[in-house]
Amino acid sequence: MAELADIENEFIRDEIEEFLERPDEIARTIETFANTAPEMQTIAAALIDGDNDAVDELTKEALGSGTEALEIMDDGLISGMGVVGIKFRENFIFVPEVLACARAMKAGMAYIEPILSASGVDPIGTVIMGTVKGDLHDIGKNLCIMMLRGAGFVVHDLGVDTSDDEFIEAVEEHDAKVLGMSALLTTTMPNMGKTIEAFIDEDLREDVKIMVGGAPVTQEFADDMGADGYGKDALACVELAKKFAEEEDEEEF
Ligand code: B12
Repeated sequence: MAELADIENEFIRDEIEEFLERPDEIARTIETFANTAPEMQTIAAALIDGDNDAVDELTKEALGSGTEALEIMDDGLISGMGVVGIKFRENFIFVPEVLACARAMKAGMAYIEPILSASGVDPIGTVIMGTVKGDLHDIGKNLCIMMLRGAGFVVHDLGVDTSDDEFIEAVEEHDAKVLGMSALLTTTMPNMGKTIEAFIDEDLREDVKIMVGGAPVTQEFADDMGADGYGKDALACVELAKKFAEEEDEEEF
């Protein structure tokens, strides 16, 4: 098991000591950072610090020195955001600080996006993605979209605060066989179920596979509301979409 001293970055070590209280979160966070490259720890530290310019510069440098985009996304950006989430939950930081961290995340993603979205393969299907009604969180959804595009999907991004009607119209307009919904708030999660109901009411439920995700969403919740799949991260999102696209191909023959 990793120890705090195994983390090279002093800022990260201090953050863990000062702000993390739950033993399981401390252990998990130490394990995460102890196993990441020092350059990724520096990116995570800059993100936790809400330093947009530093994340911009460091991401560019890391890519320039040959680090994989996926490594920067997982070990630098997403790991950093994990600490931000805990500090936010425990009221050590508030919305303005989290917004600064989100901006820093986007500064890094701006370099990563063209790489992860660049797909050399023929389009393998169309996916509609959106964050549900009442919910303005879009970082995770955007990561999923990048990875889906990189895997060869055409993705129509409906943005945040998406109504049932907007989901339905987009699926019909683009004849999409896969729909992905994201929710980050326990209060907006039920809106996923409401959207699924709306597809049933319009007699369109059989036409589209629906996948759901977002930090508070679980497999159990997805099953209860009648989704076709749940993905815990962007990789799982791509795997689900691929599975649905393959099933669709099989049905056509
Ligand atoms: C950044 C952030 C914000 C930013 C959002 C900026 C933006 N452009 O997105 C701002 C500051 C605006 C914000 C606002 C609020 N937030 Co906020 N926010 C966060 C924070 C810290 C990080 C979220 C994030 O980006 N994570 C990183 C991404 C990469 O992870 P992710 O979203 O989970 O996505 C991954 C997977 O879930 C999955 N995935 C995501 N979507 C999908 C979809 C599909 C189909 C699939 C398969 C997979 C998938 O793949 C992604 C990549 O791996 C979380 C803390 C947390 N632990 O989640 C709180 C958090 C979600 N926020 C919270 C709250 C309370 C709020 C506010 C209500 C605060 C307030 N008082 O105003 C508002 C709500 C605004 C609104 N109406 O939506 C709470 C929610 C608590 C709850 N139980 O519901 C959290 C959990 C913080 C906390 N612990 O208290 N927030």
